[in-house]
Amino acid sequence: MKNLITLDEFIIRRQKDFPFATGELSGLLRDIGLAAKIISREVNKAGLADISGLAGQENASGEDVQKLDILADNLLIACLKNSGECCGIASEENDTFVPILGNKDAKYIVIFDPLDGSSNIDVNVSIGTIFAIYRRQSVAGECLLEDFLQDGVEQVAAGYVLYGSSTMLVYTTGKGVNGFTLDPSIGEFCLSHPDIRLPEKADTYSVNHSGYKEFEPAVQKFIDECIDQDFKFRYVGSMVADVHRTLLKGGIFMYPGTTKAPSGKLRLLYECNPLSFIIEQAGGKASNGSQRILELGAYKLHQRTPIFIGSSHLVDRVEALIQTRVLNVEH
Ligand code: AFP
Repeated sequence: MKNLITLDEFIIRRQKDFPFATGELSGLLRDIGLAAKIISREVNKAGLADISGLAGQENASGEDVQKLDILADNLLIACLKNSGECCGIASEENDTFVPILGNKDAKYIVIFDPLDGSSNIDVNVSIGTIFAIYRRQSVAGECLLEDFLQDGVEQVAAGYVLYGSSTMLVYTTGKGVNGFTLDPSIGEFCLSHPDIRLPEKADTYSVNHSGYKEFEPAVQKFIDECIDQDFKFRYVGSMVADVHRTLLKGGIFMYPGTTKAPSGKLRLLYECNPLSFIIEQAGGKASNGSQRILELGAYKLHQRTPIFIGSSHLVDRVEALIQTRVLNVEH
């Protein structure tokens, strides 16, 4: 049998690489791993149990909430309360941040999208959980909004769980990216994709084409170039799945702004920042068209941003087209 390394074992080994590590971050990652296993179980029986379908309420962004969204949100909060390392959370499903009063002096806060792509649940398409971990800014006591409104560069760890043909957890603590596949027979995430790097080859683009007419001309030109170069087009409509494919196969995923929605659709704190940290750690880039995603200032929890993420030279190209366009308009 090949040497199996479980997620918990891997986290412990990595912790030993940091001489002064206290184990708090490791504890948090293990909590998220546990929540991911339970969510995976629930997602897999979505068609069996009466848990799929609309919950009859809207989230902070005015979108329909699925029952599984709420279940995943509650599970993550419960698991993060457990180990005592997290003093507060913010998530797509909550209008404002939620202090964890029992852990009010803990060092970390966690921001997450419990089930991204949840409009795909009922049609059995891949969905995911995305998370970002930050050190709190406030000194102690109940956490504050400023603890959550940090730039993406301040993330100490980030990752996602993809509930697809298998369940995978991919994360970084700023020292490369590693992927673990859930072996349901033993209930463990096992290291399956060590030290992931974006491949050199990049001939896939991913965007919701129905927005084409409303994208700015520079983005339209970039898409036209992809088509002219016979790039493959792939679009799942679950950001985790689209970014995961981009991470493993190379290429670019885009959710640009449109004339109707100049900031696009995707959320900075719990979609764009964590996935940008992962992609950068694997050798790629993430931009809003003119600025690095990880350096965009956050001024509210549910802030949106356009995003171009993936292989560096493709992100550079779209940025160059946008920049040329801006200069032409200015002169
Ligand atoms: P849902 O969670 O409402 O399904 O939205 C998913 C998502 O936030 C992201 O995962 C996708 O990349 C994007 O929206 C898809 O949006 P479009 O349906 O506009 O292409």
